[in-house]
Amino acid sequence: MGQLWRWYKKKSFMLKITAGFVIGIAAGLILGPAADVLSPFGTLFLNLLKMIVVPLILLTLIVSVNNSKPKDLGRIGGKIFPYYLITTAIAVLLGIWIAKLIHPGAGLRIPSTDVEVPDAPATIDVLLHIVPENIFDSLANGDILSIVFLAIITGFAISFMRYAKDAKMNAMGELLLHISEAGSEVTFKILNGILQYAPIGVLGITASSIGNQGFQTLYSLGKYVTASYVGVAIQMCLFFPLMLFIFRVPVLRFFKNISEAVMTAFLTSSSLGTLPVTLKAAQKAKISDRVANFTLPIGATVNMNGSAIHFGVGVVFAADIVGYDLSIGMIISIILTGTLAAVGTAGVPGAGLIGMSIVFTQAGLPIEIVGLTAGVNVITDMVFTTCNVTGDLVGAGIVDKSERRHLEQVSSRVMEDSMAK
Ligand code: DAS
Repeated sequence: MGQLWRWYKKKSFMLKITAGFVIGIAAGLILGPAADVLSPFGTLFLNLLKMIVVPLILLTLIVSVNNSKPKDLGRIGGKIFPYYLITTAIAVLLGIWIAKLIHPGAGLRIPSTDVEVPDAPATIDVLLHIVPENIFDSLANGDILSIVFLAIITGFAISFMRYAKDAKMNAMGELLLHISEAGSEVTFKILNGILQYAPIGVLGITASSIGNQGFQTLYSLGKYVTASYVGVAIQMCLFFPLMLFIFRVPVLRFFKNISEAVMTAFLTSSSLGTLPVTLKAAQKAKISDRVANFTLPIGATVNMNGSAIHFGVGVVFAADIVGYDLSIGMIISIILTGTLAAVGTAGVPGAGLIGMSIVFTQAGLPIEIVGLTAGVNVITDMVFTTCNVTGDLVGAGIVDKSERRHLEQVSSRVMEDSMAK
């Protein structure tokens, strides 16, 4: 048994989850509706995901806020963070728009998702609801936006304690950060265990869905993958070149210089795994070390344009399945949550499934559907990661261009002053 477990652990996440999906399809086609007998394996996987989402978001965001020292949030941070948030929000909207054109989930019914989706909140309520009335209620109910708000303000409070003049305040701030880091480490260890079980969960969900829906499931998943690829193609071939053009960065030369990083991201499905190649690509693209070494490691962790598209497409896919029409208020809520979930998505294979669970929890959509999309995650994650890494490099290229222009202006002002004397 021990040898089998060691053999299983050595296999890649992508290979295992694909095997779970393929075996699930076979089981569903062979067993038909009787494949429901396997659905508890899927329910267990989803319950494990629901269990870990709240502590994961809370602790990783508190630690992330403390990763950037207040002084680092200077001019470069003041440029790159708004770029990350704006492009990620646009990516969520792009995913929603593309999926609304294709409607990948239309016609698919998944028995266990016949749930009452809560009425869509009014836009102003969505924004007001971000501030929790009772933090314990928010934690217990999985109010993701409120939990994110709580995590960010707690993180900033700890950061200011760590940099306060008072030694006792410093010590307490460092203690609270270490506790948060330890807690975050524990949640990632538990998450790794859950992802080891994921292939079995995916098998159960896929078998049950195929058994009840037959080829409709595969057809819907095919449309879901198409919507994902079209969304990423628009972001990569239209949006990023437009951003580079606006900031007068030579587009074709830039993409040629970063092509190695783009390919590595596609083949590894891991932004963090690609980071060494991303940094090398930045050098080739003549991005200054000062900008590249600050922005790219952070970008590989918090800037996930591709994952944001994933969340937008996934929400419409799920809304179609449960017959739920997304209102403007719900779309705004999803853009907010999707942007923050993308920030909280780790740059490793399959991490987007956790972010999708977060968005579904906030939107009140059945998390079972995350398990269904997990089966095709191996082919969608490749393009999501490619888009993530390309977005990191485009952001660094734009900020570097802006920094060079700033330094030119400063030096010409100094020249003029010295000539005037
Ligand atoms: N694989 C993740 C990354 O490395 C993206 C995702 O899972 O959505 O960026």
